[in-house]
Amino acid sequence: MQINEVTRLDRDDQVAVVTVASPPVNALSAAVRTGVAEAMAMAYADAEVQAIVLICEGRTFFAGADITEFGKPVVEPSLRQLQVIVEDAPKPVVAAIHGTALGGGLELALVAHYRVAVPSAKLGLPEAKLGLLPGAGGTQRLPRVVGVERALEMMTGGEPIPAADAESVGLVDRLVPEGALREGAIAFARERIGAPLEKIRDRPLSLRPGQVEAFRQANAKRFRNLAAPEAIIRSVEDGAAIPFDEAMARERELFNELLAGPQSAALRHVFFAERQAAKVDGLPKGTPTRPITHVGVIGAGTMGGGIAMNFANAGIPVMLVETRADALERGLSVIRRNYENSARKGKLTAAQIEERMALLQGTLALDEVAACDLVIEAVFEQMDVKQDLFRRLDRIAKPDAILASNTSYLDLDAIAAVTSRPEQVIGLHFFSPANVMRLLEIVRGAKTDVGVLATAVELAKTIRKVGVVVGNCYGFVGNRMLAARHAQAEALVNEGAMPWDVDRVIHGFGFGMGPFAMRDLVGLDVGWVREKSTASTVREVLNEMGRHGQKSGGGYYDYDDRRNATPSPIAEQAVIDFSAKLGIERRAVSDDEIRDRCILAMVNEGAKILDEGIAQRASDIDTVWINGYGWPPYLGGPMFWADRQGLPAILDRLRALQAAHGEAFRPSPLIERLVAEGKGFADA
Ligand code: T1G
Repeated sequence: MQINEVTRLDRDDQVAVVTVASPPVNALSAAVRTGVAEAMAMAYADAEVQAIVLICEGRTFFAGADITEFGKPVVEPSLRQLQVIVEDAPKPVVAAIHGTALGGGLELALVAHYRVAVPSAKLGLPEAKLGLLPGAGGTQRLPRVVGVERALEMMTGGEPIPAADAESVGLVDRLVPEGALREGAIAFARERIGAPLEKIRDRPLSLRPGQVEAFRQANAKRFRNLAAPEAIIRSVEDGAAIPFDEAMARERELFNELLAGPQSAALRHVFFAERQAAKVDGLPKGTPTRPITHVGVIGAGTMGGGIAMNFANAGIPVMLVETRADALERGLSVIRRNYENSARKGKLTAAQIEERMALLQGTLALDEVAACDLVIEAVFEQMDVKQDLFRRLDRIAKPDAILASNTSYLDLDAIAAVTSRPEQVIGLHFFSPANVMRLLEIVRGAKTDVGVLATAVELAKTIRKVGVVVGNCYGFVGNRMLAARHAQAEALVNEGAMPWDVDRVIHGFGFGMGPFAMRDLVGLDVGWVREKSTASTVREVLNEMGRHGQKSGGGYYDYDDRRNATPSPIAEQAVIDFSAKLGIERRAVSDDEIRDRCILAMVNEGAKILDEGIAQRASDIDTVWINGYGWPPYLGGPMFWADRQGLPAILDRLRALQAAHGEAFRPSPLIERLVAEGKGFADA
């Protein structure tokens, strides 16, 4: 019987089955909540019904509250009201879980009397990733099921656990065969007819003295600046000392504080921005894509090896091409070592390593990529080198193969122009380490065919990257803004700041690492051409001293054998000497000036990028900087952050910086237009 547009109620003998079908992820929208409440009421009233199964159709069990409803008036029944209906059922209720039971979805399953799941299911409370806490009793019920330690980790880290782990800790009562969830759940429900109706809320919750504080201290660095993990810890801590209903009220109070706070607004923006990025202007939904069944990667260095891993991880065979046997051997051994590191962390099994390594074939013959559907080059970042390679690939690759460049800065159209197939050339800009960083800048050339573009966007999802389509310009989106920031960082050091002052301010803003510490990590000599060195910045001076960063024991910082960094007196003297060489009289530079010049230079460059159409939307720029450069997600990205500051204030500050430091701070006309119209980047 159809209860409403998304809910059905059927009977299998004495077992009622409440089925929800609300694509795409069965989020607990008002329609879903209403349908389930009505179906439950009917099942309770039906004397022939002795047990009830709650199940979803489509790809997953309820994936949480409906995030699109946040900030709007609550339509009853609220999730908590629905939970009371289910928890007070006069008959056993079995939640049947597949896909990802997340957030409110898992919290609804926790008020059912039992939970069964298929092995491929995952269960989690990811609210912290949205700057929230599990606001439907998760902070009180989960610890009563899986224990305080595991519950705190699941809620503060937000990572789901596989059904088998859930079963081992009592979060799932039974695993049922894949593809037979409904039958398995009904059979399980039938067994439970007449069993006592135990509620999780009635289980005891006891904390060992200092247990929660120990968790808080052990994770202080990990949760630096984050509001949600601390609120979750507090909800568990406070809840253990008061009656359940008071604890639920405390949880709701903490939830509402987070919901109203800036971090949740930012993180919900990030969630939707990442998904919006896959919606490309001029790329109709359903544009035909090409199957990518074999990939060629040219270059087995750090980038090439990391790129190749992404495809092997997705089960796609890779032909990895090098020019020298020792380089190829080294590349493949680095890949294996990366996998072995993952296995040591329990993320991979030995069998999975072998499966992936078997997908990675190495060769010294470029011809071997002739059958590949996609060939990606990750060779030296120099135009003539790339053009020469593309001329050769154009002759070797099969006619419909896509040729992609991993270039970080160079003109993609100039690369495409040397081929006979510019419409099949695209940029796939991975970020180092390419097998880890989630961002993939998809660079659309002037002639790139929409089908090729659609294939790249789809491929990003296949290899679990956050794909952002960007236009072709020097540095595209991310590196162009990074260059603007770094120009200011260098200038600030020449004028009077020390590298560690800039790093301290940028780290204090929320980045994991400042620009100079990052340079030391990557290597000051990356991209440095000794012969052409003109010592135009302190970096060149340090390179000429043999100070190439962490790998040489020192760069801007000195490093001990555990790579702990201390500001280098040698670098300090090099900075002072370099200012003198430039004829600059060093001055005191405030933290505010450092922050404004570094961050606003990025925002202004982002506005220009948006105005030129290099990025489709401001949130794409946010997505690039969060997933490729470590912009703190809880600040939403550079454009979201600027909107939060208010563009009028940003414009005033840019004008003041322009007066003091010149043209680099001439406000983008877009910012002036938006301020005049009373709008923000989100409206651009
Ligand atoms: N609400 C509304 N829409 C959602 C949604 C949700 N919870 N989850 C996903 N969508 C949309 C998404 O925007 C996209 O839309 C489409 O579904 C496919 O998503 C009280 C307060 C479930 C693992 O945090 O992690 O419960 O772009 O592209 O890669 O304590 O979606 O197609 O228009 O991501 O297969 C807690 C969030 C909410 C889970 C599927 N739940 N979702 O991944 O598809 S807060 C979450 C996900 C809460 C309670 C609290 C993933 C997924 P469109 P997708 P996917």
